[in-house]
Amino acid sequence: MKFTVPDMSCGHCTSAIEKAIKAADAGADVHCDLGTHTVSVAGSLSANQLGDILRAAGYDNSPAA
Ligand SMILES: [Cu+2]
Repeated sequence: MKFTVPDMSCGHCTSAIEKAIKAADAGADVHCDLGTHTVSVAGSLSANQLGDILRAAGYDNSPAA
């Protein structure tokens, strides 16, 4: 699953995002791309759950194609 996260702009953001997702799904595979402001996640969480987790961490987001 892929999300566009416009406010993700540095290493602090990516580690906060990875930490937040892994707190909910320890086995999740998370890949943050600062260049395209996208987060790719493979794991057991639904797109809705992931969107909520990102928002709770302070990052507005939308599903990316
Ligand atoms: Cu940052």
